[in-house]
Amino acid sequence: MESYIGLGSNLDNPELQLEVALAALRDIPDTSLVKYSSFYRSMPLGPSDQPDFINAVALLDSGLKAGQLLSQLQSIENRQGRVRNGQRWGPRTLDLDILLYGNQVIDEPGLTVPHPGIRHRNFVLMPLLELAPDLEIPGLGRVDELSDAAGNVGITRLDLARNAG
Ligand code: A4P
Ligand code: MG
Repeated sequence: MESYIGLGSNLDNPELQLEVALAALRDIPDTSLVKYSSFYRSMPLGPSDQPDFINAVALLDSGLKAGQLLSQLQSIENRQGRVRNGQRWGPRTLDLDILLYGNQVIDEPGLTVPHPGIRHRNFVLMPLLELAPDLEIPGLGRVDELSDAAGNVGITRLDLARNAG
């Protein structure tokens, strides 16, 4: 199944955290890393007294069930020093979210897919736009239209930022 994964970090060298996470995604059993987006710097959603985030999106092709994939992602988070302190939307070394799992709609106690934050998060929609502008998100609409609606406030693509030098 094709699955889009959101990556985010705002602690302990966030760009390196994402690089290490991408390498770990390649190593998930029965799964391949098909492609991934540029990295983006984004203002924190939630408490503003925390560093900016680095965000990206990866496309996996996996033979795992969604719940099994989530377990793999959580073990990668844990290996990269993720400490859950209970603060909602607080700082973290690594957050891996299942944004989409094929076109499945999943509503279970530990797993909601499509991820409920997608619609209002340009730091998810802009990298997703790079990978799959035509993609239809169940219940929400096309990625390009959603991204237009979400706008580009507070977010910069890192390679462009460097070129602008
Ligand atoms: N869970 C349910 N559905 C999913 C899914 N589709 N993918 C459950 C992954 N996990 C899912 O997540 C809490 C529980 O969500 C998990 O146990 C899992 O069973 P968590 O990672 O432990 O906690 P969290 O990430 O702190 O909570 P939450 O609500 O997922 O936070 P968000 O919404 O991910 O927000 N600002 C910027 N600019 N960029 C960011 O990346 N991220 C956050 C975190 C806040 N502000 C941000 C960013
Ligand atoms: Mg999460």
